[in-house]
Amino acid sequence: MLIRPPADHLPSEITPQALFEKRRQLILGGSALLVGASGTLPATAASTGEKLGKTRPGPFSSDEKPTSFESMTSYGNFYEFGPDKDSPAKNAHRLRTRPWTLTIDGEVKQARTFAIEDILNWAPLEERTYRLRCVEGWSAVVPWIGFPFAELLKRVDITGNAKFVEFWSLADREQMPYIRLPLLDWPYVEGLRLDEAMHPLTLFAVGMYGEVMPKQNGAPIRLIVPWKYGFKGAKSIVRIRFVEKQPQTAWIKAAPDEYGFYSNVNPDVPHKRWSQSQERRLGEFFKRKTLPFNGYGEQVANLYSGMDLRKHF
Ligand SMILES: Nc1nc2c(c(=O)[nH]1)N[C@H]1C(S)=C(S)[C@@H](COP(=O)(O)O)O[C@H]1N2
Ligand SMILES: [Mo]
Repeated sequence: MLIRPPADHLPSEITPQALFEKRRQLILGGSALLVGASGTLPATAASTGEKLGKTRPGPFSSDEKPTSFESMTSYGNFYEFGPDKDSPAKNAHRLRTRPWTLTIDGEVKQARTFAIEDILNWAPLEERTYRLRCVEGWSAVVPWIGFPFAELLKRVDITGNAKFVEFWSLADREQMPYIRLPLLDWPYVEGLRLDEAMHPLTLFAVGMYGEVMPKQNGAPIRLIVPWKYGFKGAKSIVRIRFVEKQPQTAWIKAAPDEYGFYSNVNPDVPHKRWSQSQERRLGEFFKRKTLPFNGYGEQVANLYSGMDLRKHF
């Protein structure tokens, strides 16, 4: 059974008081879509039942025991589908993942749009078991399926001005009920520095646990950056924009004092509302220590040499 993290923290990464007020008003208003975070166990986990073609074991895989598929598909954040941990499992069935295209623009010699069917053939699909840590204090171990983000750079020519990459999630009012509310500044946009995006650990994920990506986990294509907090992994991506200046992300706009651009997992830099020194694995009872860069320091610490990670949190 899924053991939920205790209610010793607020149920949402979303901060500003006004938004909490808005949400409470909605709950008091009796909207059937909203369920309190302390409610019963979430909706049943949906196996997509769709297998991906052949996959091969990829590099950097952890040999830790994966979190159960049930936990990973019933507990999570996807605010386009609602503010509670079980909202994505309840509401993401409304997402249509075909047809789906991904547009690449900004600092590229020529903007391009790819169909998801073509993207799935870009590179052999790898299974990589990575640790995932949310800034809220829960963590998981997930066998993702995908290929390195860097494969994209074989298909587009970036200009010399490209220094950062933006990841834009779908924002469709019709499929995503909470796009109507200003929980975040939609569309959900995340960002990385170009060298972070190009790092061989950075994964475009199209599946997990041997299956096509469940909708609540960001179908049909999402990002995974395992040394950063979970929110760096934008779900259901429709646009990738190469830019010269450090992007404004949805989280920075929501609470600039709480969410820095880098968001590297760092047990020494507490978040305003949650300590970052420990974490609770979904399905486990005792907490464990959080490791710098989520345990991937050997691979990525050099990306930040000379930077003060208290300032650039
Ligand atoms: N588009 C979009 N992507 C998103 C989010 C979101 O709300 N919208 N939430 C982020 C957060 S806070 C986390 S912890 C991870 C959760 O991914 P999971 O549901 O696969 O565990 O997705 C990230 N990607
Ligand atoms: Mo998160």
